[in-house]
Amino acid sequence: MTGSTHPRKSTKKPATKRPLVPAPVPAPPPVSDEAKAALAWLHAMRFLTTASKLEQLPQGDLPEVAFVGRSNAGKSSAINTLAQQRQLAFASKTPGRTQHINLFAAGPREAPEVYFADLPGYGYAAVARGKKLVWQKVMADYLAVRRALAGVVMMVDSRHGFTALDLQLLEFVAQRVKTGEVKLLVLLTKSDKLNRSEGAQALAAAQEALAELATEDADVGVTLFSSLNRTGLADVAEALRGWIPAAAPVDEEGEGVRPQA
Ligand SMILES: Nc1nc2c(ncn2[C@@H]2O[C@H](COP(=O)(O)OP(=O)(O)O)[C@@H](O)[C@H]2O)c(=O)[nH]1
Ligand SMILES: [Mg+2]
Repeated sequence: MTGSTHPRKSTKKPATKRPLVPAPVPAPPPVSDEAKAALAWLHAMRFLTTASKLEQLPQGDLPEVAFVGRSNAGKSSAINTLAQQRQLAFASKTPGRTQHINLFAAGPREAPEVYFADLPGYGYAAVARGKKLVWQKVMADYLAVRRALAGVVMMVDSRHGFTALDLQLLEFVAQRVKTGEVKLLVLLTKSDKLNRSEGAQALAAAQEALAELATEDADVGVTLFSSLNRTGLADVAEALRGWIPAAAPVDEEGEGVRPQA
């Protein structure tokens, strides 16, 4: 059994574009029971709603995990890989087009435990300056004040490392990361394009850049990640599940969360 054929619940027209990342390799490396449970938990992720303004986001107490990253950093691919769904988030060849927040839910259908927020990619050169500034403001507001924000997953292309825009974005949330109120995990994406020593170098450089956020209370992580060969997938799934204290235990078969194949 390979990827699921779980249908998208959105009312949107079917995407005409095919996903750009090939379906995951069928034989993943062996993973622990905890990782399996975490992956089953993420697999139950489903599309909830799209918001073009922060005010349109739900105002409940449900913890929210935000996915952020430069356009083309591999964010949509990473979300699809984490959810083990082919097209939950749209992988696009024309970056910078989506200027809204897509919300996903995970946990039991009748009692979601977490929202995942896919924030618009930033840094796309062809976006007009005025529009960029508007979005910068939206991102800043979201990261600095969104009450339910429990964690941020930042996708950074492992070949390029943090760009000025990535660092600026981290500034918006830095205070809350330092107090531990918001957790941070950086995925160095497309790590399949690096050899072992380049990977180690990318990791070390990112750790150095993140060092100033390290406090006794901070929960900051960084890992190599590949949607192509699933590097980092199990660790990331476990880390995310660990961020949500209410995450319901999942039995070994992932009963009740896996859609019918
Ligand atoms: N080699 C490789 N390419 C990837 C990976 N993830 C994404 N890509 C490619 O990078 C480009 C941007 O990916 P996408 O997920 O749309 O990035 P986004 O703009 O951040 O959402 C696409 O051409 C993907 O096929 C990966 O893990 N490995
Ligand atoms: Mg995308």
